[in-house]
Amino acid sequence: MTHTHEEVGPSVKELLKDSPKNWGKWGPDDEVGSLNYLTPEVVIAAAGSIKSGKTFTLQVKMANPAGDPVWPGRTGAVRINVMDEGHFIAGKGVESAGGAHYADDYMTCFLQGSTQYDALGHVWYDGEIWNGYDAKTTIGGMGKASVCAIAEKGVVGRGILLDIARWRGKDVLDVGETFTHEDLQACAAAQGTEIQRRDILVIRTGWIGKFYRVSREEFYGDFVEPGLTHSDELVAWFQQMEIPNIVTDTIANEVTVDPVSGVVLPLHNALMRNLGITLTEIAWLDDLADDCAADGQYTFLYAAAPLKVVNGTGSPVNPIAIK
Ligand code: UVW
Repeated sequence: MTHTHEEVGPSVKELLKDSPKNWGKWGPDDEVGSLNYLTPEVVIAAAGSIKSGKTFTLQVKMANPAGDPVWPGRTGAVRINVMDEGHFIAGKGVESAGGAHYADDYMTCFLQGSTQYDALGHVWYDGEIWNGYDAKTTIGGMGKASVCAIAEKGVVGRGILLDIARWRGKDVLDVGETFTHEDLQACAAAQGTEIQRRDILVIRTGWIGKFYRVSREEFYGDFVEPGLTHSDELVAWFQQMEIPNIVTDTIANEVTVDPVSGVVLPLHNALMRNLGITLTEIAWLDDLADDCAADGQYTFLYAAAPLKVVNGTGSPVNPIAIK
């Protein structure tokens, strides 16, 4: 991933010099940060959100011939068959007693190349990652705060859909369109819901749905994703609300360039590096959103487990919302 450094305006270190941190809050060895808020009591309470038993899977299709939405510079997953009936027709299949045939394949992918959890150590500044670990621990693989820790814990809690696009009367937010924590609360109120402490925020902009409707030139041509935008108040709200996880249908969870400071993706640092809030990106939310609009139920049990990729910077995931 390469980011251009904006020469005019503050560095991310300057922008976040007074931003709060949760470092040390869960001990010197912590690697899952705000997921610690998802205690057994929180999980039991979240189960109370299940009313109808309807389930929604939130991963986009992967290795999709229609394309995989990825951050510019990354590529979608590539899946290759290495065994199928063609091999048996050609006499190259591995025959076994009883005559059963089989298909095999393998796949290469960016670990951030589908719906995914970022490891807490995925993005940093000033030589330190989440919890104050030395950034050198990332060399050759994430020795600290890798996605494996998140995978071993798993993520289960009360999810709340915040359908910002529908609330603003749009199919999809505009290029670079921003919203704040106050908008999240207003959207929740308009939906007849309220964001509670320790909720998993599932935020819909319509952006990933757009990927499948327009040309690649249009989607990537003026690439400034819509999303949350940085302010000290927003960061304080996320900390006070003990938000464990943000899930969005955008590639990077926040407006690509902070329109005030010019800093690229400051919330990756303010929320993930400093507060330990996990980020889940490229989620497929359109089906869930249609159902929430139809039945008026915007809260659900959210469950997700990324893959246990040792030292990984992230991992594909297929979260499930159970209403
Ligand atoms: C970037 O690093 C740009 O985004 P992500 O968090 O999706 O990996």
